[in-house]
Amino acid sequence: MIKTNCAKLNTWVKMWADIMQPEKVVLCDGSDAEFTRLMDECVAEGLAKKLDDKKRPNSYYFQSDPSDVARVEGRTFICSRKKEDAGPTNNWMDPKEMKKILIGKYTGCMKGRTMYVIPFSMGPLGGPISQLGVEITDSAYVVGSMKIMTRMGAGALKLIEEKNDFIPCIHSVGKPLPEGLKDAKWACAPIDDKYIVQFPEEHEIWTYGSGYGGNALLGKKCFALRIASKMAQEEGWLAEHMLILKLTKEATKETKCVCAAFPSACGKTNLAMLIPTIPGWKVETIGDDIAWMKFDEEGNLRAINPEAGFFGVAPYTSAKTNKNALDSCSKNTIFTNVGLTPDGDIWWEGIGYDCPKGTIDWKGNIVNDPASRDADENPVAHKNSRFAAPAANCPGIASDWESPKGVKVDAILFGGRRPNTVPLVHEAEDWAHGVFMGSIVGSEVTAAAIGLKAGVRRDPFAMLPFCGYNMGDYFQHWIDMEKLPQAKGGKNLPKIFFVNWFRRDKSNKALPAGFLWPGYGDNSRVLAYIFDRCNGQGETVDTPIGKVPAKGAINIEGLDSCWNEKTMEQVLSVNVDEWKDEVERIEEHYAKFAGHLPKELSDRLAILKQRLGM
Ligand code: GTP
Ligand code: SPV
Ligand code: MN
Repeated sequence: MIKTNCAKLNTWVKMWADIMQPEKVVLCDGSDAEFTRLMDECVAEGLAKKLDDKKRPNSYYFQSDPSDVARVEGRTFICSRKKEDAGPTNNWMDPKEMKKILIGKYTGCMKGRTMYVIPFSMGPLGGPISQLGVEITDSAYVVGSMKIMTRMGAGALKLIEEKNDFIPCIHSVGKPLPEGLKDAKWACAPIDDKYIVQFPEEHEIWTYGSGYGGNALLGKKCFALRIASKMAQEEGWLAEHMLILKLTKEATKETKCVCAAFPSACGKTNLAMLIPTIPGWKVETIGDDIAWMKFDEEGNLRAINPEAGFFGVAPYTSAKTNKNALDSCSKNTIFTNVGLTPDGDIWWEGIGYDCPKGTIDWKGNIVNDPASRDADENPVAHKNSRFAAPAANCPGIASDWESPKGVKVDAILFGGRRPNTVPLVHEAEDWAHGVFMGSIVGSEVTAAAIGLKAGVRRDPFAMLPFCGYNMGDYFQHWIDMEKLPQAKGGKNLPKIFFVNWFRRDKSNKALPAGFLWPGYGDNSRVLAYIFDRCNGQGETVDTPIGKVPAKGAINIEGLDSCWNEKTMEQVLSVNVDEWKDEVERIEEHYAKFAGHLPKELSDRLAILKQRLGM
């Protein structure tokens, strides 16, 4: 058994070891040597491959079970005492009932395996916005990934010992290993036997049966979003599915920090690491997925990135679309479900060069004729294949990305994949209008979760799968931020914008994939406009939905000729008929929240309807 100077930790580990009955218990120290040792053990057992050490030093390759490739929203539960407190958008079960089921599952679940105890900090060690947790897991892959994604090991343990407290996070792949049997390449439980469970009132996480991403790296979505959003509601701060970037106007050296919430696989990592295509601007990365925001003593809203690494979507990451992401994966990286080339490197669709013959696809099959492969139907890399890379590897990481007090937030962006209706950028008229924008975010669904119906779904604040309590109460919490004394009636709050890089005109064959906007590095053009707006500059036009840029306010100099004045007009247009339809969708969406919908939001919807002549 482990022996630390934290009595709560010792007792807790002993209790779970008695239930789960592992062969041994190991306390992780978070060292580089531990990482390499555990990953090399996986290689020796046939669970992983080490990549060519010259091409990708200290990097490893895993293939998951085909049933375990993404988050499982249908198996994710918020177990508050009252069903109403989980709200209409979360799966709920009574906490006592859920615990009974899970104790049954957990009993003996680690037989033949090692129980790893992982102390970790979300956010810089000891920072005023940071939080401490301990994950227990039977997966070495999870230990390696947590080493990359969090501040894990001895430093976090010391703080946990001082505090005698931590957020308990319990994980098992749900597959005991009978004596004498060889382990499966990727151990997990069948889909209906996976459980991703949050107890928001107790601030506890219990998960079972999946080894993948947000289901298993519990510091990420389970803690930093579902549990932290509840803590934030209790304590008056924000835990959000947002990237954080720092934008510098080189001529004046003036900087602004922007947080942006887009649903899963809708471009956060790309925007966070953007390399501007317009001269005179610089973007630096603070975080690519999660932001924790709190007012400081001077009344500034400050954000930290609670993570220490990027768990990024691999396909279509290339030197052209996101060089900083690609460079982040150059060493000390774990790749999952991408292709493995014959020379011991990785490959995925859209990496920027052809698939080498003899590459092994994510399912383990050899690709003999790469040219004949259908990238959409039968990709070499799974569409939700990912890299876990240390943030410190990123050439564009901001020098203050680990500042414990965080960076001052100047603007907040909401967005999603909308093939129509939503213009490239529009601006909120005030805070409540901005909260309205967040509450109506919708997006075409992506491969980041298993089993979702195709089409546009509402994903308010990009938090649909991540809000740890009633989403209506979460809207109210956002509204109430303006009422905090530090907000000074909204004067100290960031400006809010809505963006859409994904508007299309399929009839225009000149446009790549029909996109009315080039996206990626060219999103710097929109960021520059937002920067100006934060300084009260940049010309706007009022529309029923908010302020859009006036003609010429966004710099399009140097764009390919398929993107021009005419497509700009299209991508910025506000079509009243489309918005009338949108309003109907919003009404259906809002109806779900019944008495939990803030009055400020129904008022805002009424204003929109009136402006549209409805
Ligand atoms: P999660 O890690 O799941 O939260 O995703 P994310 O929001 O960080 O998304 P990411 O940046 O990984 O992008 C997902 C996909 O969207 C990738 O395939 C990108 O190539 C694509 N994408 C990102 N930005 C743009 C853009 O500006 N335009 C277009 N057309 N595609 C984009
Ligand atoms: C997302 O789905 O938003 C992710 C990937 O960032 S996961 O960590 O699996 O949640
Ligand atoms: Mn995400």
